Amino acid sequence: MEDMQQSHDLFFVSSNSHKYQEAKIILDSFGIKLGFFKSNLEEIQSNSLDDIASKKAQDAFFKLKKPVIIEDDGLFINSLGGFPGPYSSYVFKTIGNKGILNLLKNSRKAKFVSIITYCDKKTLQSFNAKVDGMISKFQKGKGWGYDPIFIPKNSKNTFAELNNKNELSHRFKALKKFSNWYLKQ
Ligand code: ITT
Repeated sequence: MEDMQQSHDLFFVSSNSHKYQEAKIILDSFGIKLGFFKSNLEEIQSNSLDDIASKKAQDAFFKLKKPVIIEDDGLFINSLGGFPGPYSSYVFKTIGNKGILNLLKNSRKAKFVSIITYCDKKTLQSFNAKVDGMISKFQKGKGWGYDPIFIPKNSKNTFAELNNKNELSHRFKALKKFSNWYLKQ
C-alpha cells in the first residue's frame, strides 16, 4: 500500500507509521514539514546499518522521485554481542519483546541506534545517533516496537512510559543532526 500527500517538499518513506508520526513531530519542532509515503523498501542483508540505510534511501527516491528521508534503526544488546542490531525488524516480528527478555540473564546494557538517510537526485547523506540504555526485566507501558523494554540512560522508565521520548530518542538525535544540515542547504 502506497500513499502520499502532494504538498510537501520532503517525504519520509517507511512501512512503519509509528516512525513517521514521531519524525513528523520532531521535524515540525525544527520548522520542517514532512510528508509520508508508505512503502516497503528494499532491505539488503548486511551487518552495516549504514549500507542498509543508503540502499533503502536510493530505493525510496527511485520510487517517489522526490527528496526523501528514510530511517533504519537497530537495538544492540551488549551481552548478546550486539544482537539483534541490523536484524531488529526481523527479530521483533519473530521472537518479539518476550523472546528478547527470555534471552537475557545478567547484563542488560543496550543501545538504540538510528540512521537517517537523505536522498535526492544528486545527494545521498546519512546522519546517525544513539541512545545508551538498558533492557527492562519486564515489559512496561504501552508503546510500539521495542518501546516497552528499552530504558534510556538516566531514566527509570521505558520509552513506552515516558512522555518526552521525542526529546531524547535515537530518532530525535539523528533528526536533529539531519535538520542542522538540511536547513543550511
Ligand atoms: P521501515 O519500513 O522504515 O524499514 P521497520 O519497522 O522495518 O520500518 P527498522 O528496520 O528501522 O523499521 O526498525 C527496526 C526495528 O526496531 C523495528 O521492529 C521497529 O519497530 C523497531 N524500532 C525502531 N525504532 C523504534 C522506537 O523508537 N521504539 C520502538 N521500536 C523501534
